[in-house]
Amino acid sequence: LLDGIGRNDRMSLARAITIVENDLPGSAELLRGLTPGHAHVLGFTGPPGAGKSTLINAFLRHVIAMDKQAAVVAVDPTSPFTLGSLLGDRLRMAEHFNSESVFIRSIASRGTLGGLSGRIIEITDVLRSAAFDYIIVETIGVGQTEVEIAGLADTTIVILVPESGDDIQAMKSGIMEIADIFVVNKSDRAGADAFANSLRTMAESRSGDEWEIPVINTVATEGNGIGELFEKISLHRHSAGFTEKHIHLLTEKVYQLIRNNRMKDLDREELKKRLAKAARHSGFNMYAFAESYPG
Ligand SMILES: Nc1nc2c(ncn2[C@@H]2O[C@H](COP(=O)(O)OP(=O)(O)O)[C@@H](O)[C@H]2O)c(=O)[nH]1
Ligand SMILES: [Mg+2]
Repeated sequence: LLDGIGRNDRMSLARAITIVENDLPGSAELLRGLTPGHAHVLGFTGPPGAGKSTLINAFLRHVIAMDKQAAVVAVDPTSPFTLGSLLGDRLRMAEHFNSESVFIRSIASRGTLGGLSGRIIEITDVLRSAAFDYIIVETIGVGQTEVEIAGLADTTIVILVPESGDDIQAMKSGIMEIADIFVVNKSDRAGADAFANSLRTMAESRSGDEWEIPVINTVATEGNGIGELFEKISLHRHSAGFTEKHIHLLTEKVYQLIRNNRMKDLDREELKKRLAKAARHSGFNMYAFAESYPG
């Protein structure tokens, strides 16, 4: 399977992702065997309906024209029980669905906090081991998700629309910390330039950073502004390195991994048996029991 992943073999990729997404047998071994390649990981985040999928679609057209290869992971932003939005994303990107140079995968959000799939890091790591030039992760931006996506991606693109002014106030600090590039999509609508300017002012006030956050106006449905976006994305890759936000996400993730490893030997049935005995005694104290377990 690892061989197949390295060759961008579609079947191998699809299987490997299913294995790590569902934590099937072999998942841990697979993850341990991964060797990251040179892909540029792009996070596309922003409110629902901002045009993320449409923008990615337009971006993919560029990727294909340049003879590059890309993988897309779309996290279903809505409830894990509705197939509708999943299909919606697939249909929107259908133009590239059968292209040799594009691999698209939709995953359910599983209702994890912030809407990001608990396994998105693992899935992205599988794709990193393949031979893609770009790995694009589409997520809906809500609180926690933004921090996660920022740690995951080499370049985080925050997509907003001219009407996003109020949202900005609400998520101001978070969004400022994670954005490497701002896109004002739907710039065919009124107020786009004014909004872009106020974003620019906010971006400039972010201090202590070498990278000046660009604000790009796009009309994703027409493909306008995509060339500039492509350019800034490449520029960002060469100017930025491994940052504080990457360390932050890595710490969270490895903390989880260590905890899971330590809990591996804890047998629930055995615990139940012992509890059944201990709890009958008068004066049973749950906290003392837990602290001295297995004792
Ligand atoms: N007017 C206009 N509509 C757009 C533009 N980009 C996307 N849309 C439309 O906005 C809707 C939501 O787009 P979608 O890509 O699904 O947004 P997502 O939820 O952020 O992925 C669709 O009906 C798109 O056709 C744009 O630049 N201008
Ligand atoms: Mg979408």
